[in-house]
Amino acid sequence: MSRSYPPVSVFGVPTDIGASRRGVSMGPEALRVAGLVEAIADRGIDVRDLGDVHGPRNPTSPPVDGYRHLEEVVAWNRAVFEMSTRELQAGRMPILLGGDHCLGIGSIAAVAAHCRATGKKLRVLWLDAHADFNTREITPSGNIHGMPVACLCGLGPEPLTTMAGHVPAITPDQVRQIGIRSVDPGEKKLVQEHGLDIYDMRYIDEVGMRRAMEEALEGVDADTHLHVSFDVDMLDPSIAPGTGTRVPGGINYREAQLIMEMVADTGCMGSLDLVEVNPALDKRNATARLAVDLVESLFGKSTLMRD
Ligand code: NNH
Ligand code: MN
Ligand code: MN
Ligand code: MN
Repeated sequence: MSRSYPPVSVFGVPTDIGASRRGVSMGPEALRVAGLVEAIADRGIDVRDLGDVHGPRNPTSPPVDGYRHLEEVVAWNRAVFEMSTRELQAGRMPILLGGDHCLGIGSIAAVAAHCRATGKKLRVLWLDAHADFNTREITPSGNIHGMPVACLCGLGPEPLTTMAGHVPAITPDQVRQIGIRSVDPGEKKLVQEHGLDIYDMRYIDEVGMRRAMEEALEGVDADTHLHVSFDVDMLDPSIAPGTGTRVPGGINYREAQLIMEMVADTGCMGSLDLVEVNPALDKRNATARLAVDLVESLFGKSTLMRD
């Protein structure tokens, strides 16, 4: 199986602005130290590291009207939106190294605008322990990294819902969530109302990862831009301790590999977020190294040597 990939642009977004636990701002360097760029280059892919985008410092203030650090979150996401848009327009695949998951707003807004301009269909694969569908009324924390999917679907503060230039940036039917096992009470009601397609741990346990992924990827074809938003807390904390909101009972190593291999088999991945790697909580960069291992599989390196 030989596949060709578009050229890749990696950029870091060193902030923990959407979380309450500090440290994911060190994620981009941890991923680089773990060899992310070299691993992609070793797959024979044209890859550039564009360095980091910049934004405001973390003021570590409490939530105001249900949002923590809204102004700063907007600034960081605007920077992400611009960088992602520029790379997509240049025909390159943006890979965002977070940073926390609030950055998925800017990144996916850029992809949504790009798909609208080019007539491509968009599918978002949201790999996470959490649904990230909170709003200011129901959030237990005020942390905006718990809200990106809701913002993209049009529920949230104006500067975050309008970033793509059309509201909503995406609709729930474009999203498939895998690995979910922590949904807050109000959030649970909201995801049900909006009909979000969630492959939670129980479903994965019952039908297996292969079938869950076949269903999640159903309808993805040559006209589809597949965006993968990978929150490393999807993984079981025993293999990925370096993240701020660990939830037991997560995706194991083989299941994670299968997810990535099945994405690679589509040949449709057009953009990727790698978020929530927290080196301050990690054990000898194990989580970043695992993320790099999984990215190799996303780019077609099969552990069974089929490549
Ligand atoms: N649901 C919780 C909240 O909204 C936790 C969100 N944390 C995440 N999401 N890491 O992926 O505060
Ligand atoms: Mn394109
Ligand atoms: Mn998340
Ligand atoms: Mn999460």
